[in-house]
Amino acid sequence: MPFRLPRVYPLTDVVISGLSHAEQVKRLAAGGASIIQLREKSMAAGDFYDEAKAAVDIARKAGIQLIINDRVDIALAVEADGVHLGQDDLPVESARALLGPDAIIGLSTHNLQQAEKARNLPVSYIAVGPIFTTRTKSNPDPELGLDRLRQISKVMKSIPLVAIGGITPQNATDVIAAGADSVAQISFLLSDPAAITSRIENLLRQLT
Ligand code: 3NM
Repeated sequence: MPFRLPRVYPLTDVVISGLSHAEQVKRLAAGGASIIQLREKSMAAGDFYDEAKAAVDIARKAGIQLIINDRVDIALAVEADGVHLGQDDLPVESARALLGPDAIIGLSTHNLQQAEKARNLPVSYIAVGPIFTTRTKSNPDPELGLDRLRQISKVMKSIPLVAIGGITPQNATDVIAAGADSVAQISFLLSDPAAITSRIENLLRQLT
C-alpha cells in the first residue's frame, strides 16, 4: 500500500520541550499524532538508544508510527518504523537495503534539484524546507517560501511531501494549499510542554 502522510508530522526536541523523547511521544500521541520523528542531535548513541526504545514502546501501545532521524543503526536496533535522512546521511539506497521494503524512509530536500533527484530514489516521502524562518535548525538552507514549495510539489507527483521550517497555525493552511501533504513542526508544538497535546489536536482539526 502506498505510504500516506497525516496532515501534521511532529518532530521531538528535548531542548525545546524540556521533556524526554518518550514523554513527548506520549503527549503528541494523546493529541492525535499518528507518526512522530525522534530528532536527537547531541545525545550519545547509547543514551539515544534507551530513549528511542522507550519511545517505541509508547508508540506501539498508542498504535502510531515512529521514525528515527539520521540514525539507521538506532532505527534497526529499536525496531522503529523507519528513518528520516538528511542530504549528508547514509544514501537512501543503503538505508533501504538495510531496513527492507516495508520501512518508511524520508529524505530532507532543500531545493528543486534535490527534490527532483529524490523522485528516482526508494523514498517513502520527502521533506522540503525551510519554508519560513526557523531558529530550530543550525545552519538552515535559504528559506524557500510558498512559491517555491508550490513549484516543488508540482514535480513530485505521487511522492508524499511534508513541508518544514517555521510552520505555525497562522501559515499552515497556506502551506497545505501550496501543495504540501503535511506540515512538520518542532517549536510551535513543543515550546510550551503543557500545551503539546492541545496544540497538535487543534492543528489537526484546523487542517482536516
Ligand atoms: N529541518 P521549526 S527546518 C528540522 O529545512 C528542520 O530541512 C529543516 O523546526 C529543513 O518547526 C527544521 O521549529 C526545523 O521551525 C523545524
